Amino acid sequence: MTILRQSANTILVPGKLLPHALGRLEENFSVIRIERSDPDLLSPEAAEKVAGIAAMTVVDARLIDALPNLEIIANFGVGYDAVDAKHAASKGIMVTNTPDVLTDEVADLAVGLLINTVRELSKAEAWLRAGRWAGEGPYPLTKGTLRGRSIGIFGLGRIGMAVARRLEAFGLPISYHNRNKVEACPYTYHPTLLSLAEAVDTLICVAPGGAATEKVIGREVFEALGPNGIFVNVGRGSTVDEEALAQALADGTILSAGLDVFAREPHVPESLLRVDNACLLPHVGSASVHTRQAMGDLMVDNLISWFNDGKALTPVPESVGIARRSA
Ligand code: NAP
Ligand code: 8YV
Repeated sequence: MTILRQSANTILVPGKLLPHALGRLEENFSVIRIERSDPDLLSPEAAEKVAGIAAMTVVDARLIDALPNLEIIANFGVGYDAVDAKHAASKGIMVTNTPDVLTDEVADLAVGLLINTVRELSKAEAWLRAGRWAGEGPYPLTKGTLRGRSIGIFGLGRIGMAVARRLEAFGLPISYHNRNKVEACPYTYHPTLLSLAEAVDTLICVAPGGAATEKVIGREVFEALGPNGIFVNVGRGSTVDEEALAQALADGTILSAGLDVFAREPHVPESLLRVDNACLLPHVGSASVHTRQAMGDLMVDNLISWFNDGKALTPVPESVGIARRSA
């Protein structure tokens, strides 16, 4: 445990954090760092001092309950499935995330990943680098094409909408599934994920993780996409039955997949590493210097606003209405 600077409010940083964000935290707060999200790493005196958490890792009920003066948890990322926001809300603790500032970056990545998956850019480059172009001839024609495809978006929120707008410009028809139909939206709504998968051949998941979406993308969905089917995931790996996906890729139930997210990151199942019709990325959707700094700034600005003005800038839905008691 390292205490980096003394000032009025104390922020706990469990695990790693972007240096830019850590620097801004240190300018504004007293910071306590622990190696991982484990309350046993804190002395009782330090636990007593903590008023806020800044994290890009798990914040569970055990950590929350170990901090008697905790007021706010600022999550680095728009997806906050690693934070027990319901438990925090039940104790009047604010949770914030980092929406909007990463939307375009992640949507760009989703489209890049889709094109890479369909047109095999990584494999074609590997062919060139291995000298096979000169030695054996042109890279084989790709089975996949974007031409004639129909796109289904699972999770038409901020990022899903940005992906849809990009793909609309590619001349592709767009459908989607959310729990709620989006008003004044030009895309075709499906009330279930399965009916969406039956209607399209290209499914892009931009849905959040958590209990409601746990493994909802499985064998039935892949069979519905069919042998020309493409599955792209930039949402959360927990939404997918990864063994069913590996099987669907291996036996030709679908054509190929592009994955930026996995259920147990940074671990990727052997079965997915084995198939060669999957394009696998190490969760890089928002990972540019520009966008990660903007996320870090919003995370820190939420803490500053909370402690200075008693208001969070971007509370998660579970936290809306929570006010600062001592403000
Ligand atoms: P958002 O605006 O909240 O959009 C989420 C969408 O998913 C909403 O349209 C919501 O509509 C739908 N949804 C939520 N729960 C659902 C359920 N159980 N069944 C069906 N639809 C559901 O969030 P966002 O800013 O677009 O971010 C979306 C997700 O992208 C994040 O939660 C995160 O997991 C992921 N993400 C990944 C990266 C990356 O690096 N790969 C980066 C940023 C974000 P309804 O409420 O109407 O259902
Ligand atoms: C980050 C993300 O990589 O915002 C999200 O939900 O998945 C990504 O932007 C992640 O939050 C960093 O931990």
